[in-house]
Amino acid sequence: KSNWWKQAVVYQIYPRSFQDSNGDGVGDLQGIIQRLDYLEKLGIDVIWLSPVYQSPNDDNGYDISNYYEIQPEFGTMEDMEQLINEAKKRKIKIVMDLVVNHTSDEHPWFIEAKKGKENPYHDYYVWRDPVEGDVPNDLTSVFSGSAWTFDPQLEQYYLHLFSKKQPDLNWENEKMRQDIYEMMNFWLDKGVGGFRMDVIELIGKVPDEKVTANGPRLHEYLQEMNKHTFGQHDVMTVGETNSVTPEEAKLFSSEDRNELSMVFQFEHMVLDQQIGKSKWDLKPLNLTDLKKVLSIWQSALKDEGWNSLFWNNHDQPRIVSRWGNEQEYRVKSAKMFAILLHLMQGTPYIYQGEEIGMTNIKVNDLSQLDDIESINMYHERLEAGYSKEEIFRSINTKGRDNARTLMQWDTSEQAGFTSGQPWLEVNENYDAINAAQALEDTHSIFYCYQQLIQMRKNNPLIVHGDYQLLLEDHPTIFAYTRSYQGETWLVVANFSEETTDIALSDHPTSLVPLISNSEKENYDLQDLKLSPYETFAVQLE
Ligand code: GLO
Repeated sequence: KSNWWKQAVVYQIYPRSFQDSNGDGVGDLQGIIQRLDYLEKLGIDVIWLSPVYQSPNDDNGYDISNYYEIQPEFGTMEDMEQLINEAKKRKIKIVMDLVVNHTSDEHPWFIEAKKGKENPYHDYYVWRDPVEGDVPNDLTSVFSGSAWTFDPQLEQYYLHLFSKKQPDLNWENEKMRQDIYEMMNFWLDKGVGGFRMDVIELIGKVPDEKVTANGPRLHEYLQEMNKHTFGQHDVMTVGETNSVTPEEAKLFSSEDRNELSMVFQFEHMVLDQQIGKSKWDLKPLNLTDLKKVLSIWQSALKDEGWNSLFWNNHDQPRIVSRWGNEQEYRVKSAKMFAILLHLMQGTPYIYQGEEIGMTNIKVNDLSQLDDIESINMYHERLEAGYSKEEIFRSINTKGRDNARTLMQWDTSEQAGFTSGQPWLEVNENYDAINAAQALEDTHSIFYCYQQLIQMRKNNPLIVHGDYQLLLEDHPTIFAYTRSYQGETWLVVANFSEETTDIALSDHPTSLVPLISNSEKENYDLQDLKLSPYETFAVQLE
């Protein structure tokens, strides 16, 4: 096998918000097909498609009621096949989102499961009898409240680590596992380029011991899945692993273990929440923490295992709003994030709109929310006595709708996303921030990403080089080197709004940048005066 995915750059599409082709206000597969030329121009190799299967949309497609059918709002199976083929013509692979920790409660398996304890599908899910007339234990749902919901007919509780319309599958049931593998083979036979596996670390759960992530049989299941499905194909697989350590990540992604190609982990994404609390309990980012965490992962998976590189996805707020500057330095800080991340080791992921520097939105009323996680939190915290102001501060900073606003294509109405009424409000800044504008401006964020993708293709150093953090304790400068076969690159970013002087050499130099976000033609490492967010890479030897 070629491990082509180590050289690849992935672009994530959230289909509801990407491009509507038929005016119903919801993005669709034909819309994606229309935009493939744009993605080819950007240079990406893979599209990770958030779920497009049939779903009642309690969690926007992450609650699947039929794995073999396309959600009618998105199109048909013919559209899906056309997308795979049209992408292939442009050397782009389609990676499907595999959501198999749970199904929708409207999936036929769950409907059968509820018919009786003797029903063969009953054991496809996780059921427990009441304990003293109450829930089996105090496990909670990621989307607030208890993880157990009572079924009055069966007089049993079922487990749902997410919403109550997302009952957890029972991976201990072998027949269920075989059905999932069969479904995966159906998609592999259609020619997909692999799978992104939603919350895959949860499938080995042992609810009675309150073990959810990294349960005892997790890796056994993944090896079995590999053997029965994608192990026979040259595809990429990426496991969403929310809480793994680097040591655990190796178990998922070391080649000799025959599990997944790579992990997608979040240790750098929790640095702006209060330790031990939830994502809604905010705290400012400390750059030295970020440097430390990213560097630990760079070193730990150097020779064994493989990691993903990302700032954004459909669950995260927009990075320029989060840790950069969405006003005066929007373009500059967006390029800083791009350069810093894309010159590290791992497979980079770009989330739709990141390449044009899209920003968060501001909401202040329940009616403006779509995301079930935010809505449930709103009710829970209001009841617990939080002020609305505080709740919306959390939602505006961290809420998932920030990532899900419509892709901003041009200055026409609804940003060129739809000719109809969109399912979610457009971000009002689309006049200034849109793809058409970015394509016209040779200094845009788009072309910075395009250049980074090309650099990765042309320089094995970016894929394989050793990583070394410099100026570990510096509060605002993020600097590192990459070295490979006698060549060394230096990457320096001023992660702040202050002009900063630093020296990285004891003699004068004049180095032409390999890439940068400023107009400077060369850099003197003995005497660097870095403007806000200024970032560059140079070759040292
Ligand atoms: C993050 C997922 C998220 C889904 C959840 C339930 O954890 O990507 O979007 O809501 O996993 O499927």
